[in-house]
Order: sequence, then C-alpha cells, then structure tokens
Amino acid sequence: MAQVPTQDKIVLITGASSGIGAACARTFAAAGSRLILTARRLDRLEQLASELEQQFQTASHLLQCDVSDPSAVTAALTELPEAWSQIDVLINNAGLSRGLEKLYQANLQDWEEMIDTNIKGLLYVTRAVVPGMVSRNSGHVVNIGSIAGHQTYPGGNVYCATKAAVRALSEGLKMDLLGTALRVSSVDPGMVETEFSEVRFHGDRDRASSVYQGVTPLTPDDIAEIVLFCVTRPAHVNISDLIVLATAQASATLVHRQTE
Ligand code: NDP
Ligand code: 8X3
Repeated sequence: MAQVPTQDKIVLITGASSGIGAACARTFAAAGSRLILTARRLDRLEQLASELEQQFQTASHLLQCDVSDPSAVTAALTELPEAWSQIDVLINNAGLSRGLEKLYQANLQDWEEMIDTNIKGLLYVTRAVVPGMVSRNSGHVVNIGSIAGHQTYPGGNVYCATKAAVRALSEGLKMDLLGTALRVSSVDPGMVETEFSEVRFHGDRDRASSVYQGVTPLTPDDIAEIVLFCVTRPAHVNISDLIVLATAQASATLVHRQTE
C-alpha cells in the first residue's frame, strides 16, 4: 500500500519555536510540506521560516498565538487565508512543565499554566482544526504526549496528570472519529533534550542541564522522524500510541547515568 504523501500537504505545528516542534518543522519541510507554525515567540518562528525557505523553499504561514487563550486560538484558526485553510496534519506539540514540587507545596500558578497549555490549549486547537478535516474526510492529528502520561514520578504530579489527560483525549478523539478516514496518533517520549527542563526550572540552566548529565537523551529530531513515520504510513494504518525512550531510560524514574 502506498505511503501517505507529505509533498505540498499543510502541516500545522503548535510550539514550533523550540525543541520538538521546531524539529518537526524541519523534518516536514524536508519532506516537501507547507507549514503553519505557531508559538508565542514570533521572532523564533520568523527565523525558522526563513531558514526553511532558504534550505527547502518551504512556504510557511506564521501565527503568533498563545494556545491557552481560547479566543486567540479560535480567531487565528478560523481566519486562515484560503490557501492555508485546509489543514492536512495537526501536530499538537505546544506544552510545558513547571516545577517539580510536592503536590502539597506547589505553586498554584504553575498548575494553571500546565493545565491551561497542555490540556486546554490542545483542546482549543483541536476543536478549531478537526471540523475541517471531518468535512473533507481527511486528516491526521498527532498529539505529543509523554512517558509521564503513562507513569507518574515524584514531583511530576500535575504535569503527569496533564499528559495522562492528553492520552485520554487522544483515545477519545479516536473514538469520536471512528468511521471517518481521519487518524489520531499519540507520540509519547521520555527524556528529550530541549528547552523543556529550563522552562520547568524557571530558567535555572544548571539545574536543567543536570537532568541530562551522564545520559545520551533523545533528540528533538528523533521524535520528529517518528512523527513523520506515523503520518506517512499507508492510509489504513494508524500508529495509535508510541512510547519512545532513550536507550539509557527504562521507565519514567529509572535512568542509567555514566558517572565518569
Ligand atoms: P520546549 O520548551 O523546547 O518547546 C515547547 C514549545 O511549546 C515552545 O515552542 C513554546 O513556544 C511552546 N509553548 C509553550 N507554551 C505555549 C503556549 N501557551 N502557547 C503556544 N505555544 C506554547 O520543549 P519540548 O520541545 O521538549 O516540548 C514539546 C512537547 O513535548 C511538550 O508538549 C512537552 O510536554 C512534550 N514532551 C517533552 C519531553 C522532553 O523530555 N523534552 C518528553 C515528552 C514530552 P513559545 O514559548 O514561543 O510559545
Ligand atoms: C517530559 C518527560 O519524564 O520529564 O514529558 O516528564 S518527563
């Protein structure tokens, strides 16, 4: 059976200004796709789009958008120019963790931010994009979940809960789309070296880099290649849920570190 093509397809990536989202942009650009890139940091998106235009002649449409703001998401995605309105692939990647405190000591604002971004943001974007896919009976939603949605770790409490919610939402969406040609995949990585830990620790770079000390973590490109693999499977194949760990990681809590 033929692979699903990516050439000239419109791929919307949330959180494209960094890490896994930016790597997905590069990977799909190399595969000939047209990109709708969204994030709050427009300067980063502009830099990426210009790089991809030079390297692959990629056409990009940039949307500066906070996914946790429902009216901003709805406005941005329902007012797309005609040429960009028929989205083929949605990569729900925008997300973050804040803190690693015990649940009974944590900062309430950190909770709000994680829940608003990882759960509600994903919902708002999905709600805005999927109706068009259903009316065309064509499309693929890839949610970036996490090992944290399968296994909770100490201090992970609310972040893990948001990723468990993403897992439930991927399952629920798949059920709601049953009988259509749409596909829903969840790609659930373990440790990937990005700005994730720096964001988690509110800009503490030393603490963030210690997360990856003595380990060869996954790279954003590793995940982007897997997302592309999911999307390009033949139309009758849906990779439903894929956990991806670094070789040095056995579970959410068990990581082998070289000490010298
Ligand atoms: P990064 O911090 O490098 O990237 C996060 C991206 O999300 C940025 O582009 C950021 O853009 C965007 N983002 C965050 N909040 C918002 C918001 N409110 N509105 C719009 N965009 C937002 O981290 P990763 O690349 O690692 O994270 C990407 C996804 O992968 C997340 O969902 C994360 O939970 C998940 N993940 C990460 C793992 C890891 O170990 N790194 C492992 C498993 C899953 P901007 O700040 O410009 O808005
Ligand atoms: C990111 C990976 O293990 O830090 O989802 O939660 S982890």
